[in-house]
Amino acid sequence: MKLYQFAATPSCRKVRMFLEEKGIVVPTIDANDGMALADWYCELYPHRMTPMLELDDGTQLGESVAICRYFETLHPDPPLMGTDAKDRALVEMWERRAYLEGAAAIEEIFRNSHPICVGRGLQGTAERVDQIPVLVDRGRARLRRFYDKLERQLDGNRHVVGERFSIADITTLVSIDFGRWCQLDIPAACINVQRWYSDVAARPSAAA
Ligand SMILES: N[C@@H](CCC(=O)N[C@@H](CS)C(=O)NCC(=O)O)C(=O)O
Repeated sequence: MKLYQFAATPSCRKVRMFLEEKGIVVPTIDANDGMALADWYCELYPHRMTPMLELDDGTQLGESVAICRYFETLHPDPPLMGTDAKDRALVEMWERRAYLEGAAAIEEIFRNSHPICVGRGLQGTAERVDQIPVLVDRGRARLRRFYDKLERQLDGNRHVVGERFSIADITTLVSIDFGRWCQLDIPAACINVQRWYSDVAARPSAAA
């Protein structure tokens, strides 16, 4: 089994952090050549995205959460994707919110404004996709709404879903750090998010 990654990116860090929390070691291969995916990788995996887990039988698993689900099923302890029907649903709900409302908003800002994304307005495409500058303000407003929602959720909750650390915390952390890398800091008014961030960023797995 091999994990192909573009190490600096949030989805790849999500999988590494998940594996670290579980104590699972998987050989990793860097799929990028500088700031873009390597040509050999795009030929191997025409979906042109990382992470991708290649199993020993040749099956290619894409999508960071699907990869995490694979390991959660094989190695259920410690549970990182919920423990019963309600908890699993809540973890998935908040993981999806962190990705679709947090990471995707930051991606929208980054892809449509950063010079290295000129002609690469969307990830996973072979053809040129132009930047659309008006999406930057929309992304900023979307990110503000996500932070407001997260601030309310963390009021009285140690972790994103109650007491137990889960993949919802992992996706939230990697999304926020991606935002910080793009100079999009946690808003000063979000004191619950800041308290949560200091706690979760100090976990050894956060260095993965
Ligand atoms: N929904 C996918 C997103 C994967 C994704 O966006 N991968 C980015 C890095 S975070 C990528 O490989 N980008 C390559 C490119 O844009 O060329 C997942 O969670 O795995």
